[in-house]
Amino acid sequence: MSAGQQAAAAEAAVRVRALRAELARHDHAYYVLDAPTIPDAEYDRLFQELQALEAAHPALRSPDSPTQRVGGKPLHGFATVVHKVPMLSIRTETDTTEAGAIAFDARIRRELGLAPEASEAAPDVEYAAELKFDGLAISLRYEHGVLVQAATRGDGQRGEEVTQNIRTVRAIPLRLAGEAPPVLEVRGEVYMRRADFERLNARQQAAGDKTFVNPRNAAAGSIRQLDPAIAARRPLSFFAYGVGDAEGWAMPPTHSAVLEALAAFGVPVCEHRAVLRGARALVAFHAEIAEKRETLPFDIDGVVYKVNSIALQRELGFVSREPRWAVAHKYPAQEAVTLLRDIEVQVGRTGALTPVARLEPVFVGGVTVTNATLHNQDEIDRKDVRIGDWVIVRRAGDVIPEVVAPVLERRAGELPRFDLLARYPTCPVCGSHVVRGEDEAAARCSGGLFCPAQRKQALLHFASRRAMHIDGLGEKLVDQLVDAAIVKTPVDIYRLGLLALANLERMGEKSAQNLLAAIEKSRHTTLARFIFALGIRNVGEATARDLARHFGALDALLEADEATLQQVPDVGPIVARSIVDFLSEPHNREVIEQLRAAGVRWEEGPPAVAPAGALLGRTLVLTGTLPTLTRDEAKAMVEAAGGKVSGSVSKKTDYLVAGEEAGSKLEKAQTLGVAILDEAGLRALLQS
Ligand code: 5U1
Repeated sequence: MSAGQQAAAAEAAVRVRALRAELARHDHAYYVLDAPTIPDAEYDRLFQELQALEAAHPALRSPDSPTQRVGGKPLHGFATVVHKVPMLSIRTETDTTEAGAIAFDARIRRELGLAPEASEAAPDVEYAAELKFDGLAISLRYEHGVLVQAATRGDGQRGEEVTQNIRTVRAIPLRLAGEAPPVLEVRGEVYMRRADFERLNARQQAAGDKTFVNPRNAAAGSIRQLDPAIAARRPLSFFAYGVGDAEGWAMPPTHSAVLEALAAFGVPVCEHRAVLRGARALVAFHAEIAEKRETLPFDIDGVVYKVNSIALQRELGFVSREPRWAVAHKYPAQEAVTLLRDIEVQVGRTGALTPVARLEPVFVGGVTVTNATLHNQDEIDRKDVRIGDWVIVRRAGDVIPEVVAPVLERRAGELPRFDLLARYPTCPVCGSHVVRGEDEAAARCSGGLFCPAQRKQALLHFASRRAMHIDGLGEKLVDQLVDAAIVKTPVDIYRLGLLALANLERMGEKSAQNLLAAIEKSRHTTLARFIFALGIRNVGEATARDLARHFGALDALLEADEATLQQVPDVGPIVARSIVDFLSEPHNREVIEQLRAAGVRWEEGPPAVAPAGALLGRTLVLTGTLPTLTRDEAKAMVEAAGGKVSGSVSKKTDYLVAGEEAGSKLEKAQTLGVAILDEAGLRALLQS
């Protein structure tokens, strides 16, 4: 090497060290402190500079470089690591009440030879309290500050070597900060934040890959992944909670000080920890974390209490593989496995059918659960849940219990897939037919005016100001009328008498009279209001007005099929389908007839457009400048012939009428194979 090359290499070495230290600082700020220090683009620039220097000077490559986080080839299997200091497990206090903490303190006092009650002579024992993370236990071995090996717990004596995958966890430093001892093994938990888990599952689903049941499985599965490139794409995090082997390190005198020291080395340590004295303080910590549990960004299954003094820990020692000086005080499990006996449906206020799992009773989240939601058919398909499966049920906090996934290994033979529409062609509450729109997740009962499940909602809507405008018929009154079975469908409103009303709670004679007057007044309405009042899905006020104007009379609307309905401006296939679904339900028609018979009336007129002509049921798109017709004239001619003019070309377009300077619509029509006409072609079509 020439003197010049030597100088360049020395300069590169200095720069490489500086870049690694800087990138490690930014990683720590971003992944551990949650406080990014530089923009992503700047980070990328530094990273690329380091990559370029390492490529130019291979002698400078090193396993603790941030560039090595995603290196490495897929493995065929994991090597075995013998733990120099066994990786112990922790004793579990399953009594999830405060008695668990009290029992632990009492045991420690007894084993330390202290009187049961604290006194000046035998004061309260000092404990370090932490969270019990729901992840995968890992041991990280640092030699002279550099991460050289990472291993799973395995049986406590031997684990699997997962160094390649652990390197991809950005929160784990590849080199310890400050003066590191010759050997230091950091023990802790790799876990996945809930938000990262949700994003990962959404990504897996979009890519057609398998989704994970919970963050713990996702974390464990990612670390046990043989291809480090895949592990690198998994958003993992890490918290340290102790040390294993250590050489040349002056062990701090307390567990809390050990954690402080690890944090100073740049190792992530969870901030939710405390040093406490006595059983009462442990109970309070358990309760305080229980309150916070749902708001933490990651799952925990309990808290951990440890005797804080390392000297006392040594005195207390171990029983088999568990130290006597520590305990995990659990919270009620949020997940449990049970048998899915059946799937039934619940009909909501808007008519949506929600599939509900009927379960073999199971204790989960602190209560006995017998039902859990399955959301909708798509969710059932995605999770592949079938009646007869053993399923994982989750109940977190006050959230409604849900079926997370089937335990496929326990599926007994072939079970049929669940098909909601096949099982419930009619509403289990009212017998009306069940429909599911093309773009809708939920199947619905179509008996909106009749179905008891939808009664209150339907009546409130019917009476609302923009519909029939019955002043005084609000939520409380509807509740009373429905609960007392006085009103079942809107027609019962017009049969109300003074006596029935005056007997209701908080209803004086005057208010009853006012209400009856408002009901009377509402009998004379407009067709648009009446159509809107029916509460047809996807038919808002504006559509109801369009329908009234277009058909002029209710009977014309009642007779219209989907194609005819689509002649109405702004009525597309989804709205047309909703109207047909609603009107083909005999229960709804009956209520409409009863309303007319009860004297609900409106002025009727002729239809706005005669629904006949050469273009009936056809959709046309106009584009470019036609030789003689303006856009409005062409539109009026199309509509007069029963056709509909749409603004955009789709597979459903029948004709594109193109004039001069037709642009992208013409191209799209050509691509889709839509028939293309000029003005003369349009005129010929109208004559046909
Ligand atoms: N926070 C924490 N979790 N955890 C798990 N500390 C802790 N300590 C453990 C385990 C298995 O074991 C030691 C007590 C050996």
